[in-house]
Amino acid sequence: MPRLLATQSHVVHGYVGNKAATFPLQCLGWDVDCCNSVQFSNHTGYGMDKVFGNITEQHHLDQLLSGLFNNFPKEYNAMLSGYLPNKDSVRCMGTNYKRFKMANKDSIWLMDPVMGDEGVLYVSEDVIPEYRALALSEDSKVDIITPNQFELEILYDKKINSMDELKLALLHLHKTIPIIVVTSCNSKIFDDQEYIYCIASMKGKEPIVYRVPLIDSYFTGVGDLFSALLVDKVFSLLTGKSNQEFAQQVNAVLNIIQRVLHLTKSMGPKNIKSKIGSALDMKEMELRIIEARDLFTECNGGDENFIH
Ligand code: PXL
Repeated sequence: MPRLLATQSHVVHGYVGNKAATFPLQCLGWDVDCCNSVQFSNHTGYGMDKVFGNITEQHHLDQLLSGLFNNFPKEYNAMLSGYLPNKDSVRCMGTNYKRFKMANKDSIWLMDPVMGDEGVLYVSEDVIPEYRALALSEDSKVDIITPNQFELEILYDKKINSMDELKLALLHLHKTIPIIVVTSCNSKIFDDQEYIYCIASMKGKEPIVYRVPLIDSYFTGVGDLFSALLVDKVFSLLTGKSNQEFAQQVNAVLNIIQRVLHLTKSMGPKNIKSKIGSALDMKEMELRIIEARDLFTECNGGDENFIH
């Protein structure tokens, strides 16, 4: 059984962070160990006045991660990181994951550099240099990153206005990162109200563009589910994977996500178009992770071809 360490949010109610990642990975046969970067009552989309709980202080996070390394240095086949609230937690995850990676050369590390979306930062600004250092240092040990376009622009330290500029950004980041999946591109590149565009890129290969029908609603935790499923799919590829196999695996992830979102929407009230900050809408649009259990294992290879 493959084993994975995940460091991201825990919410008591709902499905983001580790709550969105753990059960799907368990369905896929992973033994998942969770380290919680925060413990909140619910995700922040409910409104900041409705979030209760605590950030895991850096020395507590370090006790957990370095304690795990001391006890089980060879334990993990994969490491996953997501929402980390401040620079100390990003640095602590980075330092400890590097140690795991060096002790297990064959393990894979997916880092989702969660910082914000559409021009708005939703973590402390001081995480930026930390993520840049982890992704761009010459001795970076990160294998996969999953930024949205806004996060890619932050890592690249330059705005991206066209596909050519996006390719330059990918080239720059591929100096240190083998696999980059840009989970959503903004309208500066693809001016399209009906589709979301996603780019998957392996170092040295042509980037693959996906065009996925937009489901008009506000879901939270989709990125966390995406990165969990991507680790599983990339891990299952044999070494020396071809660009075509990689393209199919990302397509399979997008198919599962699409079906989870349709299921979630179909189980909510009719005509709801949830708005961030509206607690009632947020609750209705919590991902139906449990109800989707069969999708994680059955949806293989993908029924729909989203490659553009
Ligand atoms: O990546 C989604 C997420 C994770 N963790 C927390 C969040 C959110 C989205 O709102 O609030 C705490």
